[in-house]
Amino acid sequence: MNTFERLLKVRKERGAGYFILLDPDKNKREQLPSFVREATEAGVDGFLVGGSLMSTNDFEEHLRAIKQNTSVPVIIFPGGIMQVSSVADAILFLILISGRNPEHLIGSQVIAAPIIKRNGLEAISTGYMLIEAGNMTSAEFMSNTKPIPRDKPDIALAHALAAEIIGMKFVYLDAGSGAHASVPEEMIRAIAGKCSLPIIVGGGIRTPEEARKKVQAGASFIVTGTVTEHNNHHSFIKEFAEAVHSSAPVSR
Ligand code: 1GP
Repeated sequence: MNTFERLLKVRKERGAGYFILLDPDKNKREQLPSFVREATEAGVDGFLVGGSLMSTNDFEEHLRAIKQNTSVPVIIFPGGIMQVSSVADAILFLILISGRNPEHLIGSQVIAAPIIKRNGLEAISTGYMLIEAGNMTSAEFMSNTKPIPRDKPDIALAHALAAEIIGMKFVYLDAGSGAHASVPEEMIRAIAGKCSLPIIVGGGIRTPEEARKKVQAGASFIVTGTVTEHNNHHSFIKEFAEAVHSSAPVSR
């Protein structure tokens, strides 16, 4: 079973999945083994690894430290073409569909594709959308693109449908790391109602209750980064995982 199939299985069996984002620039490598073991035990369904910037030069060492301490998928969430490694189980092959910057629509993908192929790394094609966050996030600044306005679910839906028709496997609605406001439920609901792709939602989610609302609105995977960097206790992560796993609508 490849990583994408494992994720679909999580969605089927648990209703929705919970990912923790580990940014090598923000997480100390020495602390990773114990944190990753605890988070896995607490019910996390996968680790995303990456960041908008990468000042550290031991990306692969971070990946190894995570991989060696968990049984759940370790997936690269690349902030740039430097973040490709076969140590991971898979990479989200991101296409920044909410923007109109050709570099992030096709330029970086063309550079990364031969490296991914050569490494035999599983690539999961993902329509990535930045959603207005109430503040300028690193993702918005670094990508040099405009996010989708938070009060325009119809525009977000049109992008998601384009991703589905093109043949992508996920849509990722991201308010960006450290967003003041997370992706609105109304937008998630609009997409989940008409688009068949699993929806990943992240950016600015700070409480299990907030995660629960996103799942109830139709999110298939929830991502937290900032909040779990600061509250890395087993019980807090467990609360998040339980909120995500117990909130999917019965019909999904
Ligand atoms: C950002 O979705 C992730 O790409 C996580 O965001 O750090 O705000 O949790 P936070």
